[in-house]
Amino acid sequence: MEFIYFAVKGRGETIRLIMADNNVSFTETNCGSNWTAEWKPKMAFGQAPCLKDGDLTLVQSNTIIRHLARKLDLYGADESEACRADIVNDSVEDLRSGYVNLIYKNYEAGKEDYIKALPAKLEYFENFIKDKSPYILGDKICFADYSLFDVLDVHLILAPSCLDTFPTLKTFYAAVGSRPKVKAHRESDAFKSMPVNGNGKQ
Ligand SMILES: N[C@@H](CCC(=O)N[C@@H](CS)C(=O)NCC(=O)O)C(=O)O
Repeated sequence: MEFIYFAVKGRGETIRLIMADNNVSFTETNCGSNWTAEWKPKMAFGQAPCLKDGDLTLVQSNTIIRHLARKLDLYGADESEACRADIVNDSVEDLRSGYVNLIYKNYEAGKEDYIKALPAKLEYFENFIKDKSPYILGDKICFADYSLFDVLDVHLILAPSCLDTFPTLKTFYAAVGSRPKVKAHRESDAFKSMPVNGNGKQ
């Protein structure tokens, strides 16, 4: 597979995490150097990330995530589990949209209020996932575990104590983070040197 994205964590990191933890062999192409003239016109909706998998050229991060989930058996065992994973993933998308808006449009003026409003948002995740452990569906990891882990990861950078009042989320974050291949990925130089976002704010 070929993964095409900017040299930032951003909307690419959940995809990288899924591939790293599930032995997907892929090359990564940085589309940042000549984005506007070369790459943007090639993207179906003018944006990255993009994943090429055989005959498929996919854009939209959540489409890519779900494609990988179907391919790698990360979409739960039945309809009920698939829906539970979808609910978490779509809720992660809502949280991420607010975060992206803060980072790119309102960082200085909005940071304090954003952090104040964060516990009310995280509480939904805490309550939703607390009847199963260590992962969203129980023993077997699913695609939404990686999405939730990544969005918690960026929020822990923004607000380091944000999980302190959420024991389930804290345990969940530790469980995903301690998976050997997730850990190895996060200890790599590539991960450590990659900025969280494209504008240097985090
Ligand atoms: N809904 C899209 C959003 C993609 C997106 O916002 N991509 C940004 C980088 S994270 C981008 O391509 N920015 C450059 C541009 O819009 O020209 C997804 O989830 O993939």
